[in-house]
Amino acid sequence: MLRLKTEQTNHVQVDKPSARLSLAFIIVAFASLSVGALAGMLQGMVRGGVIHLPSWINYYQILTAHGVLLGLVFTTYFIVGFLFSGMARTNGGSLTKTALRFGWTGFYTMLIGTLMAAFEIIRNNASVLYTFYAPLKAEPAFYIGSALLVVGSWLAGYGMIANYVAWKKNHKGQRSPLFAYMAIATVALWQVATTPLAIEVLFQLIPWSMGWVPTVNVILSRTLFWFFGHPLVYFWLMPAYIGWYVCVPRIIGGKIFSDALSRVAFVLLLLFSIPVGFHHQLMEPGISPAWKMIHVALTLIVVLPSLMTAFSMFATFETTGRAKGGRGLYGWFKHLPWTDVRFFAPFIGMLFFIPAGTGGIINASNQLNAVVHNTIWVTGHFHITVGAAVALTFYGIAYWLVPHLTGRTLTKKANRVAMVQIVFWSVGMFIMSTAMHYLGLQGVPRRTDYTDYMNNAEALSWIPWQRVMGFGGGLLFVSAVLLIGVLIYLGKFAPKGNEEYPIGETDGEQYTPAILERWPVWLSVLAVLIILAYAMPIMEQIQHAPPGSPPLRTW
Ligand code: HAS
Repeated sequence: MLRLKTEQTNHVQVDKPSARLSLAFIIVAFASLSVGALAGMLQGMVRGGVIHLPSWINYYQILTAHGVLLGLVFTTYFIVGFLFSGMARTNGGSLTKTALRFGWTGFYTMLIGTLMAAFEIIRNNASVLYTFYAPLKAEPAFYIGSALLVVGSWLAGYGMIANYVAWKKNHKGQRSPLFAYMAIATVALWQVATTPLAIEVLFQLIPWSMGWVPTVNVILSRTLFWFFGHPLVYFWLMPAYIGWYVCVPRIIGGKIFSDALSRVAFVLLLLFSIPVGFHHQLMEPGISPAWKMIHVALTLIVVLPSLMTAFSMFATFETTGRAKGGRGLYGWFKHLPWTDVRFFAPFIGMLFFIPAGTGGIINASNQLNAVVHNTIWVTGHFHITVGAAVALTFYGIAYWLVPHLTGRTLTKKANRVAMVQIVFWSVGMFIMSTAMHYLGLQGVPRRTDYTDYMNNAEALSWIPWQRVMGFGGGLLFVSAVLLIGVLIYLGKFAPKGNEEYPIGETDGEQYTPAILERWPVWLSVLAVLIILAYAMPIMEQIQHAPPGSPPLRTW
């Protein structure tokens, strides 16, 4: 009976209007990825001393383009597209009219914002990197564009909430589909996290860049930025976790380990990923050590849901492998579908996340942070978190999502090329990030153009490793070209058919406490945690504001 139910629900197709909306977001996501990957390769080559940029383009300009296009644009568009598709898929195949309306308004708002910001980057008027840290100052259009990008993503989020509310109305007393639940947790996190960013941009950066106020309170602007900046990384991670918890079990022919555990993990991510921003500011003056310690303690708590995820994934893999005949301690391992890119890509992402998460815990401890902060170690850390664990999972998803949305199929040949793409990405990322971690421990700064520091012997000894980094970056670019090629094939030329949208199910009926879905409770706890972690230090930063800084243009 249960099996029959699984197969029936897995034949649900996302309908045309919903598919069009998701595809619009996904197309912009991968268009940004192609330009961002090119910028990444160029800066890797420059940093390795292999090439020199022509005089009309500057290193910090392509570094900004790379960070903004990959870290902010690719991720946000992909996530919104993926979440909309899953909301539709678990709602019988369609989004409500309200969700579609909000979705399209959000899409165009985001697009206008993205184009405005990109225009200023191209004009070299906004080489302020993806963190746009004051007192570096961009042209106002860059900040206005960024604000529109965020507002557009809010509108899209409201569309998802509208869809969820409609589902709840039609299914009174029922537990919502796991995908929808997780999507709503992600949207809630994004809404709360981006509010202080909007405050920073609207009330600090735009008036300052317009010249309406002469100076900016730098420490306050950075605190507001990291209020957003840390949950941003979980905004990237949570959709990847949706892929792991909800889609991967179905792909490997197994079951979701525990519905309740999966929801608890998402509640914990929502609660604890926000009040931790000071772990990015451990080396900054102007914040008392006591507040930093509280944020570090909360940071160590937010590791928990990731450990729960690791446990849950292991459990799913082992029980599935054993159900397929795997014997002994490790026999189950070879029964996993290693040649299916829909599984292989996220699995390699999971492997990357083991050292990546360990590196995160290293970063979070005050003394070790003093060693690695502002070195290229941190760049290594975020390339194996977002650039590997998250990106590989997104690629694995795109390989079934794009043909599903376009009514085509993932052919064996495309699957083979996609496997090669994943191998290139993994090897390139492994080489590049290992070199970055190693160089970081030697004290090599992040975000620096090629320099030998006037023939300094120590700096000269870094250059061979910087070449290794550049080589890894080259492999990543080749991989990105393959990725785009396969996605174009899957979207336009692959044979017509019904590619499955994999949604896993639990093994039989499982008890899930109703409180997990009482959002007002969790949002209230979140508000208390935020007040506890941020109210006092922010007040201190306003009341005892250091002298403000005039704008700087260092490029
Ligand atoms: Fe981080 C800096 C601490 C996770 C991204 N991080 C960054 C920056 C980015 C970033 C972009 O405390 C740079 C920002 C900038 O430009 O300045 N990070 C952490 C901690 C975690 C963490 C404690 N980071 C992430 C994730 C990211 C990300 C996730 C993106 C997606 N990070 C820091 C700190 C800094 C920082 C400091 C500031 C450094 C500085 O000084 O500037 C944790 O949440 C990590 C927990 C994760 C784990 C791993 C669990 C493993 C799993 C895989 C299981 C594998 C399986 C495979 C199942 C504990 C879930 C099965 C295997 C078989 C063999 C069968």
